Amino acid sequence: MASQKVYIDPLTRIEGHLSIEMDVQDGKVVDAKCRGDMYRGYESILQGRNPVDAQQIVMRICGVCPVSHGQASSRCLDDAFGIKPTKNGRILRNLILGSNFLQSHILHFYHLAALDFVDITAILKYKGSDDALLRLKDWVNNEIKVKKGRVDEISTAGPFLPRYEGENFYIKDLDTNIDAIAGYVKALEIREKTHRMVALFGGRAPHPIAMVPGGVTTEITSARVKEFKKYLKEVEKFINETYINHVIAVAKAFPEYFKLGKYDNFLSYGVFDKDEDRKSFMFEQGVITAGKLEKFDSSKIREQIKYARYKSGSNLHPLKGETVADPEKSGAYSWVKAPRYDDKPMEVGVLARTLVAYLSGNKDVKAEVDSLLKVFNAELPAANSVLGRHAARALESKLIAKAIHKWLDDLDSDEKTRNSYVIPESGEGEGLIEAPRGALGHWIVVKDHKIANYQAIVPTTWFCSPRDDKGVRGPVEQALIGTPVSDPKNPIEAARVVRSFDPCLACAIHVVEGDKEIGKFRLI
Ligand code: NFE
Repeated sequence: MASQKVYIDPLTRIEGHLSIEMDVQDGKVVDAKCRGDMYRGYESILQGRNPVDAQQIVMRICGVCPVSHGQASSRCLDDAFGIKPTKNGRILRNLILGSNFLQSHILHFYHLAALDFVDITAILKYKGSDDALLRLKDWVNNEIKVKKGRVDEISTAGPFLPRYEGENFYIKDLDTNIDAIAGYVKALEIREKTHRMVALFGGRAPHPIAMVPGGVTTEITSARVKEFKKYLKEVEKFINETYINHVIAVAKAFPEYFKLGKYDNFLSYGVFDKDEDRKSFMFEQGVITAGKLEKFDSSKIREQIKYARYKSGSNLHPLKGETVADPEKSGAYSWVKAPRYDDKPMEVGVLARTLVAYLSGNKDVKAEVDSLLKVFNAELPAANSVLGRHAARALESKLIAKAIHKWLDDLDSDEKTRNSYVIPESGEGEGLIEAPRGALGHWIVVKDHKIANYQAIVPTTWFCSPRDDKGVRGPVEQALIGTPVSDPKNPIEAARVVRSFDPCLACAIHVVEGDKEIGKFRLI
């Protein structure tokens, strides 16, 4: 049978603008293209500016992970200025970043991905008295007219409907659905607390101003620590008693997703520094290819652009990188470049962090992963999957919340929170960190005290990359191969695979051409 083109355009409930083109044959994906439909351009904005401005400007790349961009940039400037953070500065960076990880993981599961599995229309059968759930019931009721048990008419545009409709697409059990929907509502409140945690030490959220080269400007006061602990307690309870259980409920309802969305290569830069030299991390640094863990070497990073809408050099290390837009480039199909490590595409993100930590012998990660695998009577290869990514986010949240207690205890209010710096006449810097979505790198070249070059390779660039110079697919493109598509008009299976990576195209790209009609979309 000839293959059929199936498009998801745009893929909603992600950050930013992504479309997927698939060839489906005999009910399965046989080829896929991942298109980033916008241009970012921050690299050009930064040229010629004061290097210290970079750290504040790059946070505007994204509203979900500004902390990661701010910290990658701070590290990049630390490196270029030849300084390190103080101990308090390092711990405060961990506290701010850790709080943002919790925010981001809870956002991704409940508010972006869960509605691929949970039946939001089940709320119409809610008989309880919780005010928030009753309001949600009214809301969903306004969005649809339900006739004969199926959605016949959509009365307003979203956010919950329309959605992909099909037999067995959603959890059937009413109590499980209602409980997960209650989790969705509670998660909104919990995310507010995590934003407050970011703001307490970062100065504000979502774009915390207190992160600077050399550390963090915030004063450590007992009132701040006390308030932070109050929020942490609520957030941690939610993670341990609600979030993890909902991931398990989804996995029990859709166990076939332990077999879908697999990938081969994994990269983690390591995160949550244990020392000021950036030599040891709570989640280790490393690369996995063919199941084997290797040491990471940042000189092996390149960006390739054969199929990306950029001109000039390909296969450049980011310190020599160029970002010159070429919107009409022949053969190009994405605004996302193709980063490669040692010439290989890499999955980055929570699964990469978890597997690198597991294979590095991280006892805490191993204990959590093994105990969850036991619930499903599964072995480690099952973790490399759609459900593995969701579960890894929940387990990582649990471990971060636990670690935050220790970081708070390690703060010393009598010591400095930052070191001072002098902007050098010239220099180079590299700032590597893990954002919630994975390996994030910023690179700077300083000349005449100004930014001569600035390049960022963000997590979504790694996993939503198009084909590289040799035509090798990016991780999401490859992970889609073999995914069943039971109804080409409602390709929910493919959407679940892509969403499990937690793409953020807002990070990867930013400006869309506005002079032509892109298409007519049915928003799902
Ligand atoms: Ni816009 Fe981000 C994260 C970064 S993803 S969310 O996490 O860096 O490309």
